[in-house]
Amino acid sequence: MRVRRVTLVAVSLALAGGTLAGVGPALAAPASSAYADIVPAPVTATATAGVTFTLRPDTVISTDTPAVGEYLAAVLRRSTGFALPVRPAGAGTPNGIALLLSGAPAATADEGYQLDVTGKAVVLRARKAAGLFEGVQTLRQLLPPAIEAPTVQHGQWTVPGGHVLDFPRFPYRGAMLDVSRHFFTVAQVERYIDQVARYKVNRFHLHLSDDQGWRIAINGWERLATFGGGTQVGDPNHGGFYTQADYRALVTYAAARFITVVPEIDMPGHTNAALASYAQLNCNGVAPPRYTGTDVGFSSLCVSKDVTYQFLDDVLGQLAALTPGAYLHIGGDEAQSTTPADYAMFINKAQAIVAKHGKAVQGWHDVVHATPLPSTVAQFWDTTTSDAAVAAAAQHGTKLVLSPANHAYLDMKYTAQTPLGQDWAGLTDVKKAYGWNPGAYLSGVPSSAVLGVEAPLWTETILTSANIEFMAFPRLPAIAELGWSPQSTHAWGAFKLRLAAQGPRWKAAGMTYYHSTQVPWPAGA
Ligand code: IFG
Repeated sequence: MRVRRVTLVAVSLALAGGTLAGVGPALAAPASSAYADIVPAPVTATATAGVTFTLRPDTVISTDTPAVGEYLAAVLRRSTGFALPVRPAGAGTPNGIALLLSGAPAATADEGYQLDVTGKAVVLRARKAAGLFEGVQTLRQLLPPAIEAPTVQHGQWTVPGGHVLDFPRFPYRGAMLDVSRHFFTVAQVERYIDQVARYKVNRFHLHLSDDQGWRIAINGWERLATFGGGTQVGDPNHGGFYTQADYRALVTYAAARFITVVPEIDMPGHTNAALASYAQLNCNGVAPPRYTGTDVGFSSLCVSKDVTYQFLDDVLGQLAALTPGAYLHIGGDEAQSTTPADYAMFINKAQAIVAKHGKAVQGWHDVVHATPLPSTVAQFWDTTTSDAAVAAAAQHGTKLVLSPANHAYLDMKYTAQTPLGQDWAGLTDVKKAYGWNPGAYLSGVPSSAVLGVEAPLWTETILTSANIEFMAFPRLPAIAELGWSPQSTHAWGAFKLRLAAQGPRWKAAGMTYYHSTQVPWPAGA
């Protein structure tokens, strides 16, 4: 019996006038466990005791944002079998489900929302469509877990009455998938995008190139994908790549979930796939063989050759044209085969090329050893909580995204027994993934310099969607909560109960996840 249930019983008795010696004065209306279980934790969420909205076969979704209405309808139709027509928002009192871009308080800003559930209506209000979308993710969690099933289920589709006012702490809440070490199809990437969207993630970082594989077709440099994309870790004969149409499809799929894709072309290191594809990119004019191992730091573009910058201009120019988001990620990590002076000169030139194509730069925090442009975002990935160069850059205006490898790297093993993943940054079970405050993490870096958080999944040991899900769930929701929820809600004792309530939803959705012994999963979840 979870402690909270006992509390609820006590409070209900008190409210019903029952006398429970020592209970003391009647407490606030009990938060239905559903409102207490929302992940990420909302700014405010209160249940209205005794009020329930029930989805029925004739329920209508009315909205002034058809795209979000149709998204919600698709989710609900799949498991309820109801028609759930989406209609323009009429005047007067909404009933059924209403998604409205009116009446939301200013605090909801760009991604927040207000949700009110009565016996007659579920009303979601926001100032932006993104807010309605994030509110829909909360609404899903107020319905029974079976709502997540991919096929029609029979049951009572009830939403407990209540009120939520919610908005994010940080603007950048990311997930990264390394599609270079192992290639994942468009469908596999879309599946993961769909899953992270449930936790209000709004950035999807695609690690498109590395030593082991180049994954995006570039016109005029066809061998990058056709040859450089032909291998992956442990497999000299198979790989894969996205055509530019494939990449556009991924960007569109993410955008429909209010997620911005951040594409990464790692440079000057982590470039063996490119170097193997074009001999002229190598300082000695000789192409190395393709690489299917898991070492890092042995490759470098030839920073002294003009052709290198023509290559960058073509690659980054085409990627910029395909990417609606404001940022291109240029990597910059582990350039152990590039001298510090060459590295700084190269990164500064790469930044200028990105800017020429109208985009801003995101890079691993190593880029602070060059001269970051004011708009350049540094993504911190080390295992320390102090880095003088990063703190200095932050104090000079560089904004940070935090991905500390010893908390946020989803390829770290949970325990020594975890069959997948690595352990160079330590073992990371859920409590450790959750146990840090992005707003006060790096010494000398104020919360105002932090744009948010990101959970990278490197795929040296990850081959399938089930592998992705095993490593991402339950830790991705932990990182997503750190990015969205107020620091005041941060408490492992409460979070682990909220996480436990997600288990039946992942099971209903047919997802794989790790049953960490740190979380009191319900029986059968
Ligand atoms: N570090 C490398 C990654 C990957 C990772 C695996 C960064 C920025 C170790 N660089 O993390 O390419 O190999 O945990």
